[in-house]
Amino acid sequence: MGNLSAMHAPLSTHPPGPERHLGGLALTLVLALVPACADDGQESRDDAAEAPSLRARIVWNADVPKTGRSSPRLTDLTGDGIPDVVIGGGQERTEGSISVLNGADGQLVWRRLYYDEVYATALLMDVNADDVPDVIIGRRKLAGDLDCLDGRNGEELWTLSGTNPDEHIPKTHFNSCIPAPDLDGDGLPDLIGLQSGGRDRPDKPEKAKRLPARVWVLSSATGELLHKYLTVDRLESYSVPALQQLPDGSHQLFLGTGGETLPGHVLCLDFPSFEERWRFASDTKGFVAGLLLHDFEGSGRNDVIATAFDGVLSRLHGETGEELWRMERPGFEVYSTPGLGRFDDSDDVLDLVLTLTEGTWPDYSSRAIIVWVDGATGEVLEERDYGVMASSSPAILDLDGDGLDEVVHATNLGFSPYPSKVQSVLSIFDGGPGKRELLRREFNGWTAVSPWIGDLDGNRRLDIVHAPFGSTMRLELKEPTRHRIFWNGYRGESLDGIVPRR
Ligand SMILES: [Ca+2]
Ligand SMILES: [Ca+2]
Ligand SMILES: [Ca+2]
Ligand SMILES: [Ca+2]
Repeated sequence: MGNLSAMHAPLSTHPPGPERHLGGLALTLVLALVPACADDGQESRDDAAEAPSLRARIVWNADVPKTGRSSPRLTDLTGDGIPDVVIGGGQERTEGSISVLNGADGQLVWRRLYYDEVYATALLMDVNADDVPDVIIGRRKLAGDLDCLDGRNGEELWTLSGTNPDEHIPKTHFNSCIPAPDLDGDGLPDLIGLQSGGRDRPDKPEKAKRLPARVWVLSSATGELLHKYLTVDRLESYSVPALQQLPDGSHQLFLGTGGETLPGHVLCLDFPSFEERWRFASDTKGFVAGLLLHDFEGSGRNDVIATAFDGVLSRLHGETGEELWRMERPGFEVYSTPGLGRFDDSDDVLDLVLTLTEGTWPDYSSRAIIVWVDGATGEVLEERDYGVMASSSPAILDLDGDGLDEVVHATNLGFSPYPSKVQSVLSIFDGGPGKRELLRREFNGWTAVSPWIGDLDGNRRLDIVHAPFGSTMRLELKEPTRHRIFWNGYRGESLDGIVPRR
């Protein structure tokens, strides 16, 4: 990131996860750039069977400062019926912004500037009854606050600190917010914001303890604090939580705690009382990527999909926390949330796809892999090498109507403190045996962004909104497809972490 002053910050104050920041990297990093082999027709004969068969054109490509961690979120803010792009960007302790780009042509609709990075992904919700979704987004460390901006023009509707002037709000990171049920009875869903990082004695780091994560439950209309919770295990949390409603109407919140160097738990809590139901402990490193819930067998019970940072993917029984299976890759680390889809046709239980990076932070120089895993058993269905450092989460669709799901994913061909110097790749992998790479586009700029997929203009040609470092772009497949979209971007459409049955 070129911000070497950040190098001395404690490791766990850098929020990990899909929006992971590169700020505190050691200079000893090995930069490994793999030679490009894009869809330029230059493949060797052996690679011919692998030649990408899909082509995409870039519809627009907008300069947006220092994007690459906040994932694009789309909704129509301009009223022309075409969803627009909301995306954060910036550099730690230096600058930050939230930008809205017109989905039709990439023109800037509005931008709000900050003095620290915006790495979270926006929550979009109309809070002032003008039928235009508004933008709720947390900010990094120095700015340490949660803002609600008018979707029409970016003007501030409320901030956590402004509405609650008597609350102590540490100057630490806010991750992406999720919606909550209407708790204050005004008819609008409310929201959950999670804040973590920092120490209790920033003036005396040698004596300081890490602060436990805080969960802020806020009225979406005003930002008024409804509930506040400190993690029961007193650990940090950088994982985006998941929330479910049980058949009796009550709710449960699932939190992942711990960090890249410290172990943690998956906590199942009654919501909003925060009474603990069960906990599941990691081995050596915490739960950094977001949690997902899914009813695998159609029994009415959602299980938890959790990825521990030390290369472990687990399916946990939703009522007890018992580990039903695990897929382990020692020597790998996991930044990304998995995707769920139909990746083999042996049963009706959805499977998983996950990227893992070989090495130990901050030394990622060998390879990343993408692994398809049987949702019923945890067995690996297929696996392939996928760049050098993978931090994005996938989007899932059936592009060709064969009942097996394609995966839209991004990875990086290197790793460096300078994200502009790294190349990244956007891919579509086939759902069928062999998991061929159907589309491959390389870009300048590191990315942890999860691509958004959808048909923006209804011409049956799939659009992909993606953001390598420093830009935000819309690509469109050149051929029409009969696609069905199941998971359209970072944490899907509803943001509650629940992957619906189909
Ligand atoms: Ca509004
Ligand atoms: Ca409400
Ligand atoms: Ca397919
Ligand atoms: Ca289109």
